[in-house]
Amino acid sequence: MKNKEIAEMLGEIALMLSVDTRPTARFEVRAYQKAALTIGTLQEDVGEIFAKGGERALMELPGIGKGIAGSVAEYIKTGKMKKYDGLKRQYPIDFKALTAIEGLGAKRLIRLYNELGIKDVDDLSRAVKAHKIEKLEGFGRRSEEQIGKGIELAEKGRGRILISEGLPVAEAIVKRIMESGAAEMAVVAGSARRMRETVGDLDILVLSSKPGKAMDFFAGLDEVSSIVMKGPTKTTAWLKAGVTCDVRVIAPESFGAALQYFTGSRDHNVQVRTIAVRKGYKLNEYGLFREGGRPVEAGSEEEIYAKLGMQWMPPEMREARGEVGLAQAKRIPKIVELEDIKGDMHTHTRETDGANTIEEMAEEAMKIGYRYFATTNHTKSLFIARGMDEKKFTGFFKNVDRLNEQLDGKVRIIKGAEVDILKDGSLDLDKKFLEEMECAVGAVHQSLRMDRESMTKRIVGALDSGLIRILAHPTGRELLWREPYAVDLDRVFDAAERNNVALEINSYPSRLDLSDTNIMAASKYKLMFSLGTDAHRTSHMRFMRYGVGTARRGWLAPDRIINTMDMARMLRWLSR
Ligand code: DGT
Ligand code: CA
Ligand code: CA
Repeated sequence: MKNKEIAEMLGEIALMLSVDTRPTARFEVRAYQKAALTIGTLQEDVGEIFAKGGERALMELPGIGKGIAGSVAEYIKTGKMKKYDGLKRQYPIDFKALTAIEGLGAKRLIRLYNELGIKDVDDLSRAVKAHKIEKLEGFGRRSEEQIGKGIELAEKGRGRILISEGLPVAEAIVKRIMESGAAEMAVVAGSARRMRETVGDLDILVLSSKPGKAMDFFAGLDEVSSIVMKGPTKTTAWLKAGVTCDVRVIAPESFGAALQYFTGSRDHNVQVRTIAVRKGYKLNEYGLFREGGRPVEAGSEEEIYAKLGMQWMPPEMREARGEVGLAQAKRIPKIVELEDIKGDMHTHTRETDGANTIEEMAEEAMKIGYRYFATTNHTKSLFIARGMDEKKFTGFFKNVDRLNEQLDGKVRIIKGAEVDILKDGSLDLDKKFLEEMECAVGAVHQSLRMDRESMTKRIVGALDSGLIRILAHPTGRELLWREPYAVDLDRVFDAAERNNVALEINSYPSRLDLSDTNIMAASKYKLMFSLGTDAHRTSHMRFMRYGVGTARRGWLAPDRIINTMDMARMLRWLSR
């Protein structure tokens, strides 16, 4: 399947065309962006569509005209795309790696190439160290510092990918292995099972009476790009997803011990092993043993923990943050599950920067089985997202009212907005308008580099206005890309408690904000949390599992989350 590859090439063409000054270039850029989106999110294989219906079938896809269909067809047939190759000769820049650094868009990258010959991250890093960038017009000292920090952040996360990029691939591999007949059982272990926000590699355990066959089957999968190491019971392979994957075949009597061991975390395992030793056992990936080596019957994780006098606990809790003591005291708390979530509190539509209509979002919500969801489009100050003013919201809400009537309670759309918290802490919509709105979600999007005191005052000011019900992505971090802004979270939590404002656990995979540790810190306060996906298209509503995973890593109980309430209680909570 070449969809991803082709989508990336089309996206790159759009980037390179964006510096073109011809008046028609603007339209071309849009066309390529649209085509990249279409092909990148396509379920079917674009190669197959072409094989079946030729260029004509390609042109039936949304946003794909004759020219682009021709280029795509050319690439499928010949493995080359003239338009791409031509532009790439002009700009031999590693856009993928470089645009991953904050503050660097196509225009700036092309200037850096034209003026300093910067083609990749190494070149860029050298230029920062030699202070060549601060001298460029329009860049300056702060820009150069910011780029330096961006490089550092990218290095730190090097090799790690978002959980949303890793877990679905691991699950797909597990499913294929199970269906192959080469294994009786396959499961995901490691950080992906613990729902860490990023994963360094994927770990899969397999139960099979035909290990060789299982290894061959894995090695031949479509998700695999190359083999690092292949043995009789362990194979390590690079995946197209950009990480390696360890697949281990485990003997049946060791399965519970292996699952416990390879789920980790390392620190959790160290603590558990210490307890085992104290009780006169030895615990490793092969099993639980008495002193002298006699194996103890313990085929599952539950049995292993039980033999050690501990309660089983969800993998998300296994980070050596006190869960081992709780398990010994049999006081592992009940934590939220995906099934507890009755609605999504943060979504966008086509009226601003979303891709779908409110009708399509409602349909998706019903498919998921939600009772309600909040529509929370951006407000006017956020130009890049085409934020709306009061008048536009009024018109949009009229439409929502009509739709709610039609839906007749099958799913209830809650009328809200993601209101920008401006620099001085004031809000981006009229007070009266906000007072009448069902669900005002406050959010900081611009002027992120304020000093700590000013940022804290800004957010606390917004909370103290009494006009917002939820604070979106409270720290502003973006994984592998941008650090949280400087802010005194204790004062923010305190103000949220005082004003009965829920803190969001933004479930968009590159945010996951609040993070697990911040959730733990915030839950010491008497305040509520809210889970929202920040969906900009229908498929994003499925990101809820990552927010729930993060909440579980923060040990959060369902009754601390507003959107586990049924609709009547929820609406009452919103109206306070
Ligand atoms: P990652 O891959 O960096 O996202 O994180 P993990 O937790 O998946 O780490 P990984 O893949 O190196 O190993 C998977 C699990 O196997 C890990 O969570 C615990 C266990 N493990 C691996 N190596 C060791 C070790 O040397 N000592 C202990 N105690 N456990 C280990
Ligand atoms: Ca791993
Ligand atoms: Ca591993």
